[in-house]
Amino acid sequence: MVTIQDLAQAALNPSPVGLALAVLFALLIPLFLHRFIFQSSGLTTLPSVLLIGPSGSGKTALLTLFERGNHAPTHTSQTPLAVECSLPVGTRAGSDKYRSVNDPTNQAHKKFLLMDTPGHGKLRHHAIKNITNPQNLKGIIFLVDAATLSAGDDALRQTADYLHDVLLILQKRNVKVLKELPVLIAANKMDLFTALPAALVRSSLEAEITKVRDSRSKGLLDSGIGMGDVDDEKDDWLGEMGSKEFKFSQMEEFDVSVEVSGGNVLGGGGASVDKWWKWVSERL
Ligand SMILES: Nc1nc2c(ncn2[C@@H]2O[C@H](COP(=O)(O)OP(=O)(O)OP(=O)(O)O)[C@@H](O)[C@H]2O)c(=O)[nH]1
Ligand SMILES: [Mg+2]
Repeated sequence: MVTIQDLAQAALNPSPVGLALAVLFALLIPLFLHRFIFQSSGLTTLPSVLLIGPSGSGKTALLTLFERGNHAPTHTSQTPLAVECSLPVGTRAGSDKYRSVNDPTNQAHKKFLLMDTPGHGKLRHHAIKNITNPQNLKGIIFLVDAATLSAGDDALRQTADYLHDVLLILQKRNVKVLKELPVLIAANKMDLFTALPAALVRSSLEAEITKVRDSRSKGLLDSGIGMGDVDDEKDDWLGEMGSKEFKFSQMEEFDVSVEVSGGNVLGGGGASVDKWWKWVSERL
């Protein structure tokens, strides 16, 4: 009969087999943990930033600038494009802000995936797919052409239309998959003298989205879809229910923070995109 004492003795006696097994376990357990816990958590996919906005706003130009540090001619995009970028020297990722300045990991520039999408009305499903089915998405840059946003301009209406739809998708998103989500409205082409300053870009877009929102809910009522079904109407109303004017701050209730800042990818004085870099680095 094998007693507990025998077992304990066998286990504690120095034996080559026991030793080999112990060494094997000691080596395999970290590998096992890494493979199954770390990789399945999705931490290995690079953090990504999505570029969206109407056609001609400069998304592909910005992507080239972020990737290579200089400008190259662009054509209207027909397919989405993802490139790996690194934060430039002197910027620190938001997740590294508590590291010591002497930490060697600071030297390695944080990498991220920048995704360009076509802005043409018929190709926007690419952008929408990336929002509704995100892979480690850290933020969305909505690029607008600040030189075409004067009141009454057709481009203002189209830009507001697109932005309204994107924000509505974010408002209705599955919060479990995509928690809080920052949106940067990057007012591009500030080098042009017709460009509106960032504060005016903000207020013009807010005013135009108010109109879009009104006409959409009116359209719903007219078509009878929303009739008597308050829930439906509520679902498709962007921002604060019952508010007269739309403000970007209303999106905070849905964990979507909206910031507007100006810059330019091209221009006589060179590119000016420091604020956008800073925004990206704080989100990584
Ligand atoms: N003046 C000026 N022109 C710019 C700036 N950024 C981009 N452009 C020009 O705007 C045009 C459109 O830029 P793209 O990057 O191709 O635009 P896009 O947003 O990718 O457009 P789609 O691919 O059609 O969605 C190009 O001719 C660029 O040279 C800028 O900061 N200033
Ligand atoms: Mg493009």
